[in-house]
Amino acid sequence: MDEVVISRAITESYIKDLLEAMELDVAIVGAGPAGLTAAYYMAKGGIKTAIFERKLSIGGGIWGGGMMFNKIVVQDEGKEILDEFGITTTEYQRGYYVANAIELASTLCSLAVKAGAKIFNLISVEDVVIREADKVSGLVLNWSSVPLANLHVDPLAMRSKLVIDATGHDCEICRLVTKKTGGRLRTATGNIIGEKSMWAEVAEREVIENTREVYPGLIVAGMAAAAVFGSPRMGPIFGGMLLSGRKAAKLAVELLK
Ligand code: 48F
Repeated sequence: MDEVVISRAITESYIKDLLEAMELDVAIVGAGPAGLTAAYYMAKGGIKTAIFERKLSIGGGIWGGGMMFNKIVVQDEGKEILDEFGITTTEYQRGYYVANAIELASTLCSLAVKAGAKIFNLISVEDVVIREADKVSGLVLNWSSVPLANLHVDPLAMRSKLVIDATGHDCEICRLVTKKTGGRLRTATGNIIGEKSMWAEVAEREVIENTREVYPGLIVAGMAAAAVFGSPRMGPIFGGMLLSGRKAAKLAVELLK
């Protein structure tokens, strides 16, 4: 085996994928449950999509389950999606199903990749491109190691017809857009309203309602949708995240038409 052939194989293959991802139908930021689910449904439907994930590992908040007990809970609607994905659930009591967080994270990742979505880990989105009559039309990317090492390195950009903010509690992309546009999100105030305290039932319902196009070209999904529109948090019940990801994918398909 030749080390240089191995190195060339990795470099060429990666650069090919990255060049392909410079022009996308939908760019997703964040590979948590919402982003991965959105990626799976879109890729399955033939949409050219990729996820940019800051961390080394994908899965966001799935792995830790609730307080590091690596189990998650879903309700009836969430169970339907887990059944579709072939993920084992156990009924705890009527309407509450338990699943293994590790199985959820690994299966979601595998499904998204096998459906054709590309996942780029270790890349952080540090800004958006706003063009074409005030529409989000791309992302500004940098290696996650750059801010970690406090290096001054300019980023690169990619173009995308739509962007999905699936960055979780911090709703980083919406935060950037509200800052850069002077508070013109489609929320009651034009700004990020902020996540409320835990209330699982309301949170699970509202996170789906709040999965919307929050600025032209920008859809918000998952916990980011709760934070942007001021819904409560829900804790380790994950049905809302999966349903929100699926709704974001559906919305993207409609907007792309
Ligand atoms: O936090 P995360 O899992 O978001 P989610 O899909 O799911 C939320 C649940 O995990 C849980 C919950 C629901 O029961 O309360 O918290 O809404 O995944 C978000 C991912 O986005 C990445 C981050 O590393 C994480 O893996 N991320 C955040 N900001 C950026 C980013 C960024 N600027 N660039 C790239 N990735």
